[in-house]
Amino acid sequence: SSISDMETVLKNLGIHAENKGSSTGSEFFSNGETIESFSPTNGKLIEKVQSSSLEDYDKVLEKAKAAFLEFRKVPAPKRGELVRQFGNKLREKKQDLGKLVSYEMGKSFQEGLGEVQEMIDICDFAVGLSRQLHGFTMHSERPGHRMYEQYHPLGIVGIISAFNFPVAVWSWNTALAWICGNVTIWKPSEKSPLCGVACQNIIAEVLKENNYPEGISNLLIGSHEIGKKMTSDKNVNLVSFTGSTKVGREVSSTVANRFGKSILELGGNNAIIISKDADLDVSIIGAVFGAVGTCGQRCTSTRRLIIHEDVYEDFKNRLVKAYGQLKIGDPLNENNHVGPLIDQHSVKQYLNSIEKCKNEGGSFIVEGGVLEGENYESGCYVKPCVAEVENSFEIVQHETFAPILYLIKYKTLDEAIALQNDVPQGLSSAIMTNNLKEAEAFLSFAGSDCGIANVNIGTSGAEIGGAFGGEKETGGGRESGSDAWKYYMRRQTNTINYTDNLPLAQGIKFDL
Ligand code: UN1
Repeated sequence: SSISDMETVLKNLGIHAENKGSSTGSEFFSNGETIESFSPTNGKLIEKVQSSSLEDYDKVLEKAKAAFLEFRKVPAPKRGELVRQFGNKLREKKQDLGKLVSYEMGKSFQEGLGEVQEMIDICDFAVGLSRQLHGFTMHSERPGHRMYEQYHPLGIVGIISAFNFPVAVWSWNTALAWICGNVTIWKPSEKSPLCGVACQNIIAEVLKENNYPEGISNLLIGSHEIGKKMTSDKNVNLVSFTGSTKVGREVSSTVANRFGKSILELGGNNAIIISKDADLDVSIIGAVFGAVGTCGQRCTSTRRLIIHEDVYEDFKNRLVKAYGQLKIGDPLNENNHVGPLIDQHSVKQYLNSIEKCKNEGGSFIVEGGVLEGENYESGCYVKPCVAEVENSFEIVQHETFAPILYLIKYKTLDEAIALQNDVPQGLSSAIMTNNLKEAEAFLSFAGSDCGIANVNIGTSGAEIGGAFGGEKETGGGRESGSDAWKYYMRRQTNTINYTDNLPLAQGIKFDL
């Protein structure tokens, strides 16, 4: 696609040289440093944006606090109406926003559109949910008493998101947070600030059209420092953090220390078990898409294939063949399968991991490397690669955000499940098998220990309808579908006595 196309996209999304990174609705203040956003697709400057200073944080917080006092009074289905309109606005902007995601982050245009589709889907989900924020009722042990529970708005929800899903993760959190009656403060990744500005512009328009207070949705573009301030601020009732396990550990302890709530979506080390009873045609597509899609930069990307010895050689050959057909290049060109990594730092990590793997004894059946020359000027394009390894290698135990796929051989299903679970992370997992017994064993209490466990599909591409998140070092949080909304509310149990007496619980006698 040509640059003039991108100029129109930026214009349609309200992105220009004067963009400021702290905003509440239509009001902007930014006194921080200027961040320049470069596209990993061609290394060119897209636009710059002025980031938020620590003083800007205080102003945004005040706006958010004031907005919450208003917004919590709005009936939940009316809050749903706001989210419905937001979803419609996203439908209008889908092409533009999808394209910006692709250009700023480097994922394929298809995946950029897919991300916006996920935003639309979670809006639809949240609209329905806005009439279903149900609590239970229960029978009191005391005569003439009634018991029930309610869910109340929590307050301010802070969202710290990563570059790899620069728009969708925000909306998974905001769509639920808003119908639950909360206001949000978002710190997007410094690597994808323009996606942040674009989303804020879209919701600001909807808020304005509805005469809602500014400050229901707030943006803060800034560094680690801003994130730290937000995590340690007792005014921020819930912090939803997506990112590395290392930073997640800091966030978790800081928030826990002030008894705040957190949702942690940290690293994954996702495996697919390829059984001898697998459909190998289906398995190849699942494995290759999982490993190279988004250039291996999803939390749910497939990092490991655990393959039965009887089909190992066959599957290995098919993989080599499939990798040979991959087209690497400009993600906005729909003929390409694999785009660039996010930046040079990421390329370094990719190269380091390959070297570590070789040093530990890994043998590459598809070699990696950085692409150079015409169309690869950004220096961020790398070759997806495949290595035969031991699961116990230090590098295999570690998540590298790049398209490096590890192959491990197994004999028995028990062994395969043990290998799959034998990593510190616990996000997504899958088994490819047409054998019912194997599938059920994999899904049983003795099977996968991950938050997501699939049969005959890959590890990535979770639908928004399910709760998304993982165990162990993945952090334990759940967001998106199912009953993840409960994290965004404050729970209250109510007991009402409608008699003239005061019978005490547990039959305790207390006479005066
Ligand atoms: C992430 O990588 O942060 O399952 C989330 C998937 C997406 C979500 C990925 N729906 O691949």
